[in-house]
Amino acid sequence: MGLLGNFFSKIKNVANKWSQEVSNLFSDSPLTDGFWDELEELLIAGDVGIDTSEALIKDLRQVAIDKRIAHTGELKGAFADMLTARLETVEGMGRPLDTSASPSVIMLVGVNGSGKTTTAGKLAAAFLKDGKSVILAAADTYRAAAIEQLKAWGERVGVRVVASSHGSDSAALVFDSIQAARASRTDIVIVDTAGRLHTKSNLMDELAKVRRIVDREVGTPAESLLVLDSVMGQNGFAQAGAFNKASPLSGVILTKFDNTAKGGIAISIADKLKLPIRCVGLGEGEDDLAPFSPAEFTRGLLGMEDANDGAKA
Ligand SMILES: Nc1nc2c(ncn2[C@@H]2O[C@H](COP(=O)(O)OP(=O)(O)O)[C@@H](O)[C@H]2O)c(=O)[nH]1
Ligand SMILES: [Mg+2]
Repeated sequence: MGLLGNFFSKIKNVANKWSQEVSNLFSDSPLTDGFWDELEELLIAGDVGIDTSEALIKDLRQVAIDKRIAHTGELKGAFADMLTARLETVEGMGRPLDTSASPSVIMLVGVNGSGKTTTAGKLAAAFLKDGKSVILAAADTYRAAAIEQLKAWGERVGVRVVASSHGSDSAALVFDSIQAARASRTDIVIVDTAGRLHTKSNLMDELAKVRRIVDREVGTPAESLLVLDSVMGQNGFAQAGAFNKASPLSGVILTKFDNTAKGGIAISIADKLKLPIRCVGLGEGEDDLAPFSPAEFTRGLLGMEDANDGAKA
């Protein structure tokens, strides 16, 4: 997904209030006790999580002491390095999506409204730009509107949508989509699954059935991605375990990052879910999806203009 444009320029273009506040805090003012209180408040409010916030602050205070730092601006670089290191502790964080198999089956799972269908469309557009061929599989057969929504994305970006009638079996639809990809030598099948509450066990069973079909047909899906709405913050985490059980996850796509005041969610995904973030949704348009990069993310978060800004404190 090299052509998606870099995360840094995209995050700068979205009005992420939290990022701005964090960045402002590190503007060059005298380092006082008030700074540490404000930072802690901001991190917790931004869904970084209490334990992680405390750990970060403890480490940063040590840097301030060791280096006799008197201005907050001098801490920015060190803070960025810490955040990046924390994100990078999760294996696969920021790794590009695996499209090496043919066909590569990419499953999108998550609760209703998290952004699966939109992400399916955006991914299709991105893969097309990378010269790959794509089939969109309309496996959300529960709602007629969901099938129509995916078809609209297919038309918009110019990819084939394999769909069946409303109410039909989604595992069979996925099977058909994989066969269609084989027959047409299509590189990638993106499976848009039905949104489901992780607490509804019959629906989770159905997802497990879709997964079994994929496993049977292609060995294992290239990717099984949990689509998480950043606006939900850590409230969205409860669902991850159940989805992971029905279809073991290879990562997270963090959507609606343009709409959230909880920018720290990326850090708590790393700390709590221990799942790599692979892409971030930054709007409703087809180009509003960026590959996740820990270093670019923290630079964007802290409003650092380039790699040298806030040079290592
Ligand atoms: N601002 C913004 N809106 C998004 C993003 N991703 C999805 N949406 C919107 O969220 C709503 C639900 O998305 P949809 O793809 O239908 O969710 P699904 O139920 O998981 O398939 C739609 O109005 C989308 O346009 C994003 O990254 N940013
Ligand atoms: Mg949908």
